Amino acid sequence: MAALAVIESAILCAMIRFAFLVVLTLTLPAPPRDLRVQGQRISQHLQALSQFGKNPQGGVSRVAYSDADLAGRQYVMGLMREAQLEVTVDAVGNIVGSRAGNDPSLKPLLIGSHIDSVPEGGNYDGTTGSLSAIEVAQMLAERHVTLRHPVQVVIFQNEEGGTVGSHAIGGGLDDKLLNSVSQSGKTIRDGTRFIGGDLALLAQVQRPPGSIAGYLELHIEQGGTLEKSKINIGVVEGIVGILHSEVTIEGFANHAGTTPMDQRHDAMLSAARFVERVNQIVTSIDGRQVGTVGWLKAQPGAYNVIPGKVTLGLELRDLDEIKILAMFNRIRAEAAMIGQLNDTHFSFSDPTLIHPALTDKRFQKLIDDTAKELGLTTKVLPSGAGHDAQEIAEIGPVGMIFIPSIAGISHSPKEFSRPEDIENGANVLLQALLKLDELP
Ligand code: HGY
Ligand code: MN
Ligand code: MN
Repeated sequence: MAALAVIESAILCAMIRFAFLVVLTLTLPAPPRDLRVQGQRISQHLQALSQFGKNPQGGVSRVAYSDADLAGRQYVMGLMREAQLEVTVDAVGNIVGSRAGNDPSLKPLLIGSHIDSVPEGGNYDGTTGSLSAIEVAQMLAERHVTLRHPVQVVIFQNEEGGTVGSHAIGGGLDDKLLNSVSQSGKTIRDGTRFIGGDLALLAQVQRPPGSIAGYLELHIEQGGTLEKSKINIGVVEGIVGILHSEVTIEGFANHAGTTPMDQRHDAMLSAARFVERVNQIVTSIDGRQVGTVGWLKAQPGAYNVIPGKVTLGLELRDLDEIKILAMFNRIRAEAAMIGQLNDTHFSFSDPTLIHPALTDKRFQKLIDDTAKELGLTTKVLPSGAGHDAQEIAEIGPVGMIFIPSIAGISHSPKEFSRPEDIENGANVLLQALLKLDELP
């Protein structure tokens, strides 16, 4: 009997000791290098967020300033509060989740992305980086890790409509942009109000250069390079500049049946020749530049009326701003010649230009080292897509982490990234943030 009592008390002591260790592990700050995200929780949140603006064919239409965008914003703000972030909405409508650091003299480290989508877009563009940033904050809170730097998780408004929210922080918004009409049909001005912005205080949103310690963004590649080369992590070296101009072609509307072919001022014919010429000019130059006519509207738009007017959207992108402007000037010159040939007239709106941005070399190395320490393969590559990071680069050093897009598809319901790749990217984001926190 006595031996049994001894065994029982030894087991009881072992159980108490085990319980104490468990409590201790969960309450003491975790050794940061061991910290990892919960990939499954990110996937669950992606799935939940994908319900806001869900399309029957898959993917989402959660365009900025839509009801779906508003609902998605409420959802992510709830997750940010659960992650023990102090959630505010700035005057332009960016959602900012803040957590104080141990050293209030240090400037904030920012992580984040966007949750608005293009019409009929996918479930991973922007949301992967946004929800991973929230997961990083959640994990730091759960494991009682406080950084030296203040941390801000930022969900920028209307990234797809021209990186509006991040542009407001990096460079301010002008009336021309505020009065422009967004995909939702609202002007950016009205849309900003709709999501809770306060236009009277817009000036407060802009942050001066040097006001942040750095910004890290995780994003899907939206191209096929990583998947094709079976690389886990992309270290982004730079983000392309993007020029937009609305082109108007004036012809003369007339009867499609009675107007001889040699007496027409056919705006649609000029437009067709213009689109072809844009493609020829852009592909005739060495490099990775791209040029697109993404939308076109013919008026009056009837079978039996020769289009008297066509408006279309021209977009040019490259890492080199000089090259973008040179292509734009050449396209305008050749459009005038098309007009002469067809008896139509071309005019171009003043172009909007989002500047290209190089990422910070130190951040590139830090991301590369972090990924390799996690046993992941890496590749340095440019971003052919625009991102909030290029706007935030106006006020501080930025770094971008890419994960593979399956078949390189994006801005489509078929956009997909694997859960394990998302988890890898989020762990690189977490560990890179911890490394950045060790810098002054
Ligand atoms: O258009 C872009 O490159 C980005 O997805 N907004
Ligand atoms: Mn994006
Ligand atoms: Mn996008």
